Amino acid sequence: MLSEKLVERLNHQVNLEYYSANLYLQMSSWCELNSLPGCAQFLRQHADEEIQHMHHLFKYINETGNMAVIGEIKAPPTEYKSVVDVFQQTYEHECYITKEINNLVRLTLEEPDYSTHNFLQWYVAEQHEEEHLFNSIVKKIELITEGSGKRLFMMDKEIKRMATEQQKLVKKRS
Ligand code: OFO
Repeated sequence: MLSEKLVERLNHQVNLEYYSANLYLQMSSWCELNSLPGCAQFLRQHADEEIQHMHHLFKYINETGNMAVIGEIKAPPTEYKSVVDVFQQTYEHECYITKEINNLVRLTLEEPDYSTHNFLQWYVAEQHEEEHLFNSIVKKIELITEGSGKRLFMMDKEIKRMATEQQKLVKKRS
């Protein structure tokens, strides 16, 4: 049985996963409008993944006999300085999500609630992957975007290739 505090914190995480999905979807719109369809595809796919993260939590809360609650979700920003800014913000956002997951895990140990602790290990591993993924994109963009629009075009192609690979991976897993 989950404590009230843990239910509240898990529902907070539901909200954060939803926000992540909206943030990436909003960023994909900025990319489309700035002629970067590859980046837009990558971010749209990632928004779908965040929705899956949210559902996974939602189901877990319900399975424990508690109410999963969709609270108010704040609107993501619509303005970005550049594509580097977009991906820098995705990386910073994932670092923030990692901190939130760590706080949740810490709470399960304090309570203790080993079942929820076990459930959250999937998110711990996922955050490692996501931080690595977004950080590597930021580094790649920084490497190849200095200067011309041609380089920006090549960068977008590279992100599109990564998006296609990610899609194949997700299909393989499901
Ligand atoms: Fe991008 O991470 Fe969810 O959990």
